[in-house]
Amino acid sequence: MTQATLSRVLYTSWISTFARKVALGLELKGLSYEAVDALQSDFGPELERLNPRREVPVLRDGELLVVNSSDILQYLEWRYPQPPLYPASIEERVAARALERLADQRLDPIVVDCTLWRWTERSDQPPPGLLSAGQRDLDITLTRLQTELEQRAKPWPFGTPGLVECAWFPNLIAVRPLGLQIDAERFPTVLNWLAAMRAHPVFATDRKRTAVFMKTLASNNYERTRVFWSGERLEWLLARGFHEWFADEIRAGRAAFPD
Ligand SMILES: N[C@@H](CCC(=O)N[C@@H](CS)C(=O)NCC(=O)O)C(=O)O
Repeated sequence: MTQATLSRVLYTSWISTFARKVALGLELKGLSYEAVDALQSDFGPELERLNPRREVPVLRDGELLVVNSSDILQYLEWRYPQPPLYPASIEERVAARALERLADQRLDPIVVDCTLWRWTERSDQPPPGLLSAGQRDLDITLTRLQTELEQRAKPWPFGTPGLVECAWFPNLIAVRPLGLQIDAERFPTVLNWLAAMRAHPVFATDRKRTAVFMKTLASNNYERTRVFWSGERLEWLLARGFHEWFADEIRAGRAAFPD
């Protein structure tokens, strides 16, 4: 990634599931963009100017800045309606948004909170009970997803890959490599959907790009001792009773927050 010269710029990081969600949307729409790695430590002040929460993704499209993955995908749909990311009917749009939220607010927190030992620099172990709580809630989430998928077309529940696939793919593809399980007997429909996404060129490119990026993580200029906590990632952790562990993290200076 380089300094931005194109008029459409995605401030991103290939480790960020929310930024990948937006990159997938841009690529499904066939929109070219320049990718700037905005989680490099020395980009911090500039990222804060673009988004006071210091989060990626941020999209600059000409003069317009849009932050937050859902807002960015909605913006892209308004500005560049074809090919659509959203289903045609209002009822299906409501269903697609609900599934997007399930990925953003439940799948993402479970995967991120349970796996940070894999991508941050630390030598301790997860607190007792964290991984089993994560697996239990993941199974509940996958049950909800599978029920929705079974009521719809296969392999693409809303006809063509769009909003829902953008939201689910980056985390769902990481579940097994990061040590959580997707039980093949309980969740065959979920796994068939995931296989269809893996085989699609846009999603295959995303997966490879992140795999390459992860190999360079240790040599990148990333903050890897303090974890950035926000939104539902925090909510899930506290709701499952890991507040004492989290207080220790704050006391040890290992937690950072949005302003
Ligand atoms: N609600 C936001 C969440 C974005 C978010 O959590 N971004 C994370 C990466 S996935 C981030 O930029 N964290 C800052 C950091 O890690 O320094 C969205 O949907 O865009």
